[in-house]
Amino acid sequence: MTDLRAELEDFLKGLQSPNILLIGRTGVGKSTLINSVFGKNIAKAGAGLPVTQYFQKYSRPLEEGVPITLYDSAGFETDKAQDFVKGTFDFLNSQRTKGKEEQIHLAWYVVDASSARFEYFERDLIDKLNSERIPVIIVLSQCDRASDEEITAILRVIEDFKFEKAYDVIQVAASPLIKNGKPTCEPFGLEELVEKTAELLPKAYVDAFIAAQVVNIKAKRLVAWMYISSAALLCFGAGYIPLPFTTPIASFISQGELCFRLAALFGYKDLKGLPDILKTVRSSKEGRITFWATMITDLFVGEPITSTIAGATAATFNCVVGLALAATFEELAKRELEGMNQEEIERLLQQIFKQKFDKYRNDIRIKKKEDLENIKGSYLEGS
Ligand SMILES: Nc1nc2c(ncn2[C@@H]2O[C@H](COP(=O)(O)OP(=O)(O)OP(=O)(O)O)[C@@H](O)[C@H]2O)c(=O)[nH]1
Ligand SMILES: [Mg+2]
Repeated sequence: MTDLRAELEDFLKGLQSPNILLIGRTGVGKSTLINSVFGKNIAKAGAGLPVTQYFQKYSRPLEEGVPITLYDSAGFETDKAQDFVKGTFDFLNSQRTKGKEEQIHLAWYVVDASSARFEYFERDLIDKLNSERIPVIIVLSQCDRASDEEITAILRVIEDFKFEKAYDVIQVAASPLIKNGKPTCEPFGLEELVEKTAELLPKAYVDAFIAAQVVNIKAKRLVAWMYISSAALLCFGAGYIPLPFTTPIASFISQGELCFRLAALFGYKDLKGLPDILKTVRSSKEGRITFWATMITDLFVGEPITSTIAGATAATFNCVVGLALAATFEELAKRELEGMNQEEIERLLQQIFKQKFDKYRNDIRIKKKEDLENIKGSYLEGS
């Protein structure tokens, strides 16, 4: 138990967490955007830590899950624009002197779609961020309340500024207008914003970013698949070949690590039931002997057991466990968003895992590395 806790702590500490800067005028929707993308009201009113006159810091600490840091600019007004620009670059410089972990890794420049306001100094600010190697995404906010004409107009204004490079402009409605107690449309653009951000962030920070956001499940699946397939591929690697009836499963790959990576990716860190799941997988008869025996008979009827067969069986096992875990956490995350509380989630954990495990155990057979490609396709496209 303590080993597993330590494994999780190590994993989370090893994740490099991104620092994202948000800039935009007062009221464009920066705080709303933060809360929509990262959930759980990170940017609670008044909860940010002022770091300078212009920037507030919102961090999710390690105790609460995958760490992420957002710097939200106090909205600026045009009459103070030059002070704000100076304040921004002073801030960037001071972060830089604090070392790699404190630097800003990417910026969202938020513009209200219906405002028709975008000025020269904003262009210069964006180009300057870019020249300091900070990727910038222009977020056109509150698009649900802007007319098509307004959106076209602001896009044209932005285009006419002839930036040094063509920045990505993403149309977003983070929290659509409510009429008669109902939202006038579904939120949109957030998944795309996440995808673009993951594309532009330095690679080392992508895992933590994808884990921290809650709006793009496909992106989470893609990262989940990277973890699962690498655990499966390991089984084919020379020198890493388990002999099924002699080697305990837990010794050739850390299922603990796979489990915690996947849990953190879908937003879980402190589920008390996690070690139990792993114990089930590691020690039950189902999880071991029966599993191996069925797989081997299914996959390689009548062939003598060789290291290739052992590798393929182990790969199948890792894939089944990994996919069952990922599907379980995804399902729980969905239920949590729908309002389920932590206690109920704990209660459902074992039950859902068992269902998913049985399903994948019947479906998945890997004889060779190439089989992973088909599994990837159906996992990523599955509903
Ligand atoms: N219709 C609509 N309203 C939104 C959207 N996003 C934010 N708002 C509303 O716009 C107002 C301002 O949003 P905030 O998120 O507080 O804006 P901010 O940029 O953080 O503002 P400052 O912190 O003052 O700079 C709030 O009333 C939000 O409910 C959106 O996508 N659609
Ligand atoms: Mg705000």
